[in-house]
Amino acid sequence: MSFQVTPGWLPFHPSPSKPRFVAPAGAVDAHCHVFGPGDRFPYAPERKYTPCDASKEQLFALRDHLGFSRNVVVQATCHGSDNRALVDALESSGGRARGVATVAHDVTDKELQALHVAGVRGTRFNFVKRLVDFTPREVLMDIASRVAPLGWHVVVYFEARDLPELWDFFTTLPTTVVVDHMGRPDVSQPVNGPEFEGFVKLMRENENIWSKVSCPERLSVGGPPALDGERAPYRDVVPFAKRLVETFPDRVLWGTDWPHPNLKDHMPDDGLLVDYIPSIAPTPEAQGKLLVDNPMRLYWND
Ligand code: 0GY
Repeated sequence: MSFQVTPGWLPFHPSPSKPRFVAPAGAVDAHCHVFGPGDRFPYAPERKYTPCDASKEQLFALRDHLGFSRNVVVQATCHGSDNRALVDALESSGGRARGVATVAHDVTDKELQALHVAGVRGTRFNFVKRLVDFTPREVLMDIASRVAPLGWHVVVYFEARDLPELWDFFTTLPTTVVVDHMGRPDVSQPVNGPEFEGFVKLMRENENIWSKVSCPERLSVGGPPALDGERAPYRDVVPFAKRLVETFPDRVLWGTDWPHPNLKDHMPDDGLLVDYIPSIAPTPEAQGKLLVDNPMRLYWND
């Protein structure tokens, strides 16, 4: 089946630069996707966008180019709850990729078990309104209570303005909860302003809640510029990510978000994204936790 890519869709960077930052041995890119290829793994009928294909081979080549060792492949909404492309990537990775799936309410125990054997260790609940239709909270809670005994966590994706309404749901989930992209803060507001304080409070009061300090390219208002060739991009996002890395060093993860769905203005150079890491995690100790210890504890603990 061939698919028409959403008009205006930006393809991923064709030749990312080599990062200057050398990631510690065993580093994990803990948030990335595979898309299709659509003729083999069709996109979901209920999708809100059609991406360009982004294959497992391209993902693994990027991993090597960036000096990383492992990937956590996260199911994106364009594949709905059809996890075949994700599972195919995990099974082709030689044990170097684990996954976060999206499962429907009618998923069987046998299907959950098969996903687990393939390397899935979490399920994703998406609350971003431009990406998904509404699913009742009871349905999600039921799914969470079925995956928790497998040792899986729940990944949640939402916009900062929706946190107050989602708070009670998140704080009653029966397993570890990982928030995508710091809950998408408005980085034009102060890092100690009410919005981000709310997110820090969520993590402070709930020790089972983690955050990905990823996606500066999505959150930045100032944009990507490498100032005069300096490889320290997305300056306006740094204080937010740095604060979480400092405050919760054992509950943060980092990922490229390759192939960067739904970016409208610019497509990041993935090498430059890696060079963002030392600005948010300046010490070798913080880098080791962010890139190795934390993701290994969550995804390769068996
Ligand atoms: C991301 C971000 C986005 C999309 C998805 O599942 C998805 O479709 O995650 C987005 O558009 O913000 O996490 O890569």
